[in-house]
Amino acid sequence: MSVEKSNKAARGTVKCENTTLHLLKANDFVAEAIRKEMADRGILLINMTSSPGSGKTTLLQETGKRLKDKINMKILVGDLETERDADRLRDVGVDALQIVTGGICHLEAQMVHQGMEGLDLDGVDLLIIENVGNLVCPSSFDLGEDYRVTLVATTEGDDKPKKYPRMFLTSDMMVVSKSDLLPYLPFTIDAVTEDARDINPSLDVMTVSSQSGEGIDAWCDWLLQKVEEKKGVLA
Ligand SMILES: Nc1nc2c(ncn2[C@@H]2O[C@H](COP(=O)(O)OP(=O)(O)OP(=O)(O)O)[C@@H](O)[C@H]2O)c(=O)[nH]1
Ligand SMILES: [Mg+2]
Repeated sequence: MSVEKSNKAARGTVKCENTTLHLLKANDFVAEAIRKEMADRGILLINMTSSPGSGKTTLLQETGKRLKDKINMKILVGDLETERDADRLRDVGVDALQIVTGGICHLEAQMVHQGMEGLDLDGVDLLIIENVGNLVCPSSFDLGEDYRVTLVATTEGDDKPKKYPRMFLTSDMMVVSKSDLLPYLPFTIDAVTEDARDINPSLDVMTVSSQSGEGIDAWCDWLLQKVEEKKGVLA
């Protein structure tokens, strides 16, 4: 591309779309490499997404406490700044590595690939990616995951699936979090489920509270079952 053309691209909109497509193609190439490596190693890869503050790290802390002695699990966690989430996960005894995106609002497959190089994946059963808190951008980036799990907290309102449809369209599971707050909020599980399944009829739905413990064992059982299924494919 000539300098003149790239100057035009910086001002225009059509060239921008092409650049985005190019970026996504490059992302998909790396995502496929991650998918293949995970398949070869028999590691279940989960990509957890949500708005900021929906309770991803807290749920992963509770998950770690329950599963760390049953399976070999590791976590990669993405944030724009700070190592706070990785510290919180290490505090409960889970090996976690922070990816600091430096302002980028989502994780890309290349970042995950780099993060994987910083973890010892020998003998790992489950690798969970906590994506950057954002209901929009992460929906466009395949990270090579087996399952995409999106949290919706009761504090966010039950209208989110229809307003941010791509995230729910590309997810396998919706986890309604902070269910302990349901008595105080105008949020209904039926409404959020109906809207989400209108977008994606095959979406699984779970309800959890990291505060009261509701649904956490069911969530952990789901993970263990998926880990077994992944190992079964390897055998
Ligand atoms: N009442 C209640 N509060 C919760 C629950 N889970 C998390 N919280 C609180 O919600 C806040 C955000 O929780 P985090 O786990 O940090 O949320 P997050 O999705 O990891 O946030 P980002 O990584 O910044 O996107 C914290 O103050 C938690 O204590 C829950 O089940 N019930
Ligand atoms: Mg977090």
